[in-house]
Amino acid sequence: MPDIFVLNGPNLNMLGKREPDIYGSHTLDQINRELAAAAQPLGLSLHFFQSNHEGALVDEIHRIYTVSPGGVIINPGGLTHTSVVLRDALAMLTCPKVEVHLSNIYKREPFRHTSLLSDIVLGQIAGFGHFGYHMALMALHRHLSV
Ligand code: DHK
Repeated sequence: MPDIFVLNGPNLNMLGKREPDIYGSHTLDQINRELAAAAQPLGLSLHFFQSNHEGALVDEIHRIYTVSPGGVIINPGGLTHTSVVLRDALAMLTCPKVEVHLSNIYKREPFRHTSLLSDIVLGQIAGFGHFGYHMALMALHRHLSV
């Protein structure tokens, strides 16, 4: 069963409370539970990690590096637009990676229009709320099946 790692960055632990008009009303726990249920019939095993700290995310990616990951789904939060170190860590992983944003970052402030990860991921999903994580899971499943 391929291991898929679902990583969430800063402030995503506040989903449900945080600007619900932008990020929706689902909590991260709800998102993760629904995603785990969706992964089961696909034969994918999910592992979840969230941190508000760049270094903790980098440490987790180094740990993932040692366990032959099948794929990564990542919403790096604001680190998307700023973090060279997160990009460098993810670039070490040769498995397929999907970048998810709840909001459509291209419809928002100009500083959100740049992702430092977009060219090292299989693809990016933005603007579909929590369903974006499911789209990422489907994309990875299909990618791993062909
Ligand atoms: C989440 C964040 O926390 C923001 O900093 C990004 C992203 C957008 C999202 O849409 O999920 O700019």
